[in-house]
Amino acid sequence: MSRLVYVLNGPNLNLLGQREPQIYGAETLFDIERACMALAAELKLELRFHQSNREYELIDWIHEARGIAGGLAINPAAFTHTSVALLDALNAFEPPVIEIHISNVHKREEFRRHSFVSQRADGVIVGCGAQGYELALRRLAKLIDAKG
Ligand code: CA2
Repeated sequence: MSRLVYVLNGPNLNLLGQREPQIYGAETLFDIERACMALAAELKLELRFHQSNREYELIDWIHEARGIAGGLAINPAAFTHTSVALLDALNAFEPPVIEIHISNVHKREEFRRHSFVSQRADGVIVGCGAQGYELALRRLAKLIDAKG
């Protein structure tokens, strides 16, 4: 089982730490990437960490991960609630998928409660702040270890 893991981030997450810290915290996406890289080294995972504001780029990275990655963590941001295309791409990706949301989407507007991606995700981490990324990596490492 490949120990390569993709961590994908959707639209506007490049603004983390710059606005709305009461919802998304003070950490930047680069802080999160650094923390993920440090944890990945501990867990003996190899990471590819990406962010895009474009749906097709996220889809292309999911396609790229097919056949080479052992797992994928994704914060699809607003595409969570809108994108059948992302769901279709994830359905064509076999290894474990963990969906992450920094905020507790269930405590917010009604439209954030529905996720297309959750129909495919093997696990969903919601409302744990930036730590959600680390929890996702720990879960993926455990699932990869279990598959041997
Ligand atoms: O809680 C999450 O992680 C979300 O995926 C974040 C998305 C939102 O649309 C989802 O419902 C929940 C929004 C990301 C936008 O991030 C910003 C960060 C700072 C300033 C403005 C936007």
